[in-house]
Amino acid sequence: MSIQFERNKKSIFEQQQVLLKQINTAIPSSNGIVQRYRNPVVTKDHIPLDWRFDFNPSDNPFFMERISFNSTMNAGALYWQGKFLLFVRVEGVDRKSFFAVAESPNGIDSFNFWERPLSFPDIDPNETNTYDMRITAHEDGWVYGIFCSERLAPDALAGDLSTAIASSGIIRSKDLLKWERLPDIKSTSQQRNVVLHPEFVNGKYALYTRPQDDFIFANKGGGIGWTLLDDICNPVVVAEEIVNPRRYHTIKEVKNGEGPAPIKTEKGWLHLAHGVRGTAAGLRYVLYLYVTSLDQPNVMIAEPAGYFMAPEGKERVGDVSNVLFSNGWIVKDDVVYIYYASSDTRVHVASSTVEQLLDYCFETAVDGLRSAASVKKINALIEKNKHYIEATNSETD
Ligand code: M1P
Repeated sequence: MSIQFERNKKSIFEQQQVLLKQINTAIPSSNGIVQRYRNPVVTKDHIPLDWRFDFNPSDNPFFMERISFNSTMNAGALYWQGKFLLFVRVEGVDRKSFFAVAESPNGIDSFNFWERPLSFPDIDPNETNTYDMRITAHEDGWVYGIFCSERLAPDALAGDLSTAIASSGIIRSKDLLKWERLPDIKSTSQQRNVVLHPEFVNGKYALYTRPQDDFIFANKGGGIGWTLLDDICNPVVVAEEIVNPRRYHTIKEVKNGEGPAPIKTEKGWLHLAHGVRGTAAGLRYVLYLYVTSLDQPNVMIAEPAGYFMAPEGKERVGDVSNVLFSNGWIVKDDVVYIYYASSDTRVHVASSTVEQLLDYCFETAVDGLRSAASVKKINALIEKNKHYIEATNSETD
């Protein structure tokens, strides 16, 4: 056995142990809405060593990585049997993404990957890439995962090796170990960011959709859509309406997409989504919240102006810079753990409470859609504050 093999193995193992045992701490919130944490919760360095290295000294005398990974990002989430689970999108250096579950006892650190990546039936040899799984524990007793299933466009011109089409695949399980694959969702448009609503609506399965007539741009797709399915085992989008529209000169002008399945609260369904606008430096992805009616989850009842989380500091840089994306959150003891990826590179957590997020949604002014409306809004707040600030000043005199 070579000295180098032993030396490298020891050093790489020790580095990973330090990472896996790292304790995460909260950063004081600067806006009172959410709290970020110092360290990302899952990075490519968390990936088990036996997925990456050949441990046979004769085959790998330098103990070099044989299978390498590019990033861990966009993770679905589920609280399951006392553990916080993330269904992480893992992307290899070969650009192929797949899913792997990482679990933690507390939701903010100590995430360890399960022994092997998630496996489910491979139903189409043309399905090239799978990513961004939304997990829904449905009232029918199954846990569903809906993800993007991507392939080269069948009508791509000769020599065009990059025009892709997005559709959505569905898997389901009762124990998270054995997964059944259902047929892909049939739709007249391309579909990504499709999310299953956790309850039946009028006795039917309900989906949040994202119609798009291009692989990147939503174009005529007007925003986050909604459809009811007669049969989850034969999922066909027949009629689609827009629940949360895109708008000119907003954070979701170019496109938007539902994040995780919404959270049921006493005031309505709380939704997390991403909004995308164009800038001179490319697309900018931010996170926003909105609420829909309890009785009619397709009817919006609150939507604060703008975003509540945007890329900050180190989050701004990565494989695809200036991106925050979230497709997983967990509520436990009224705390909301929001799992978000920064710049398509690593997964973070932020926390808040259901009460705070609802207060934010209902008490923050809506987007006035014009600069003049923004100034009016600020002046109204200054006026309102006058009385309280004068009172505070006289108390301190
Ligand atoms: O690169 C940013 C994101 O781009 C796409 O977002 P959307 O689904 O809104 O088009 C996806 O490829 C997503 O995975 C990625 O994080």
